[in-house]
Amino acid sequence: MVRAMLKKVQRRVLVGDKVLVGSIDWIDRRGMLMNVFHRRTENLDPPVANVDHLLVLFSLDLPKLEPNTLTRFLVEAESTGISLTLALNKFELITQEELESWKIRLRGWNYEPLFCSVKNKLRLDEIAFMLRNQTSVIVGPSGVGKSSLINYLRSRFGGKKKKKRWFEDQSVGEISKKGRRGKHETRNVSLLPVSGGGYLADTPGFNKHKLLKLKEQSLHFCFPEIRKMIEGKKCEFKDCLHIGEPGCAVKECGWERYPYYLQLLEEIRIEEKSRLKKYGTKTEGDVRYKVGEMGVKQVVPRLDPKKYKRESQKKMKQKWISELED
Ligand SMILES: Nc1nc2c(ncn2[C@@H]2O[C@H](COP(=O)(O)OP(=O)(O)O)[C@@H](O)[C@H]2O)c(=O)[nH]1
Ligand SMILES: [Mg+2]
Ligand SMILES: [Zn+2]
Repeated sequence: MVRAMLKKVQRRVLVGDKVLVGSIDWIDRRGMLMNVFHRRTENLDPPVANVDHLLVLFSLDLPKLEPNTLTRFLVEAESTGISLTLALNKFELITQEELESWKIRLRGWNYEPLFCSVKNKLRLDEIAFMLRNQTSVIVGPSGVGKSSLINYLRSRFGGKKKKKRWFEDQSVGEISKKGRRGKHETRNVSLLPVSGGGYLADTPGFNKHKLLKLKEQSLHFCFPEIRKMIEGKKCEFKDCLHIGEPGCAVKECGWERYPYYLQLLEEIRIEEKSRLKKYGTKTEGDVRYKVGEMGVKQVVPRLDPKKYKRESQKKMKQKWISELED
């Protein structure tokens, strides 16, 4: 029953979902999914439900911190509407002057990053503290130290041999290897328990197309420095894009990421055009639009009724079991 309902609303059971499990067989460690509770968020790819917090991790060197890449990750992270922390790893590889200059630069973007070193175990307690009591997802490019950080946090949690079989079956190394291999396998996400009652998932990044589904008018929400500039002020036009309109509260120059803002605006515009072409008037019957948080417009295909026919009880039960075993 639940399965049929889930299918109808196009839901799969995701990592992070709060579910009700019944008919539990403790010996074989099996149960049946009776219900999936309301999901607060489902913004990420690979999909993780009920994420409270994003930890955006980059490194200062090896690979070098690159403002354009960092901006793209940050904008995508901001576009989910989930609270985020920016941490910059490998800070032992750069000089004090370089560190100060990044600090000042990123303050101009309205970020106060946490500088850490997983290798030298510096400021990791602060990260662990931020992760307590919530479900976090760590995002960032390859090589910045995501898996290393998770390993560290995991070893903090572990230590004693307890009944942790469910967790131990999924090693961090495995996830990161899978994450790099291909589109299909990046969907294997596991939530790892961290000390203080939180959970942490490692993902290789976001689905690129999510970003481009931002509306032009919503892009400025994803730039904290613009948010700061228009705080308590009003642009003359309600749908101001802040690109030099008369009476705009946003400065046209003097802030570093203005060119990135323009660039992303242009990409959104191009994407919107091609989407209109694709889903315009002709195929409108097959899709509907769902406008989510912060004006992110999502195309939702209409359901093919035949495809979502009820399955036999027996078949459904088998599917639940195999899903749980997965
Ligand atoms: N110098 C230095 N290297 C680090 C640090 N943290 C991780 N690394 C190294 O960076 C490389 C990539 O780390 P990994 O955790 O696999 O990154 P991921 O791709 O983001 O999961 C590994 O060789 C790590 O040993 C650090 O704080 N300093
Ligand atoms: Mg990794
Ligand atoms: Zn404006």
